[in-house]
Amino acid sequence: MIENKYKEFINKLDNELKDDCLLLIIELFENGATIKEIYDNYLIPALARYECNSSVEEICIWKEHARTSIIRTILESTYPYLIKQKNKTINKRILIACPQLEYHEIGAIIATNYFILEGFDAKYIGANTPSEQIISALKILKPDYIALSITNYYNMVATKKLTEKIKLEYPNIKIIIGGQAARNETTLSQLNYDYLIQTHEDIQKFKDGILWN
Ligand code: B12
Repeated sequence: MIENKYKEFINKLDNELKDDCLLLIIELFENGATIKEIYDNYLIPALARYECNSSVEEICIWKEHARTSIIRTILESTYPYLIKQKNKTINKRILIACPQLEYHEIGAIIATNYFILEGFDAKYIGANTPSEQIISALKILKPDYIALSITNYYNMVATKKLTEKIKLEYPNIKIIIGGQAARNETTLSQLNYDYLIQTHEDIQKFKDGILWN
């Protein structure tokens, strides 16, 4: 059943039918779907499993951009369902950012929404965020955690410098790392961080750890 609905969704997405994609997802929410079901079964695989069928590179590029834009619209338009479904607030603030030159941000937005769903005071501060801006946000918003989303491993060098600066200037703020580049242990070993978190289940375990301490 889910597999058929997913195929229907992907078919609409492949044809850039934005309104139809959004209406399909809204219908699922109205029929009782949870944020986790929609994100894990529709939105995440729609991008993570995306393969361009065209051999013409320029077609692939605009198709990927259009697809990302539709997923983004769905994430923003369905935010009220997240507000309705979110768990009791826990008194922990977390900032989520994509470091300098990291433009992949859908994973970071989804992670932010999962932290919100679990009751964190989570704020997403943007893609391609210069290190000085991240440091400024730490100074002003005084979070308990800073979470960095890294997709492209070329951005590890800048992220390494940033994590070292945070450890030096704000030793009490714990650093969380997530994103595709963090799946590579060699790349990850270069960073100074406290937690590696990727999935909704990881976030739930992380929250349990905080509540039990
Ligand atoms: C969409 C996309 C883009 C879009 C991004 C738009 C946007 N606003 O985000 C655009 C067009 C900008 C883009 C550009 C590029 N891209 Co691109 N892109 C993708 C694509 C198709 C999907 C990425 C995505 O959104 N996935 C869905 C999300 C939900 O998954 P996710 O990011 O893995 O996040 C999950 C977890 O990792 C986790 N997570 C992520 N962050 C965090 C943070 C925290 C704190 C936590 C808890 C969890 C968490 O949560 C998510 C849910 O589980 C992938 C293909 C793929 N297989 O992933 C390529 C891909 C990532 N891109 C790639 C490349 C090479 C590029 C470019 C260099 C292409 C180019 N030549 O210009 C540029 C680089 C731009 C830059 N400087 O950052 C490569 C990366 C390879 C590598 N080196 O690592 C990929 C893998 C494609 C490929 N197979 O080659 N891209």
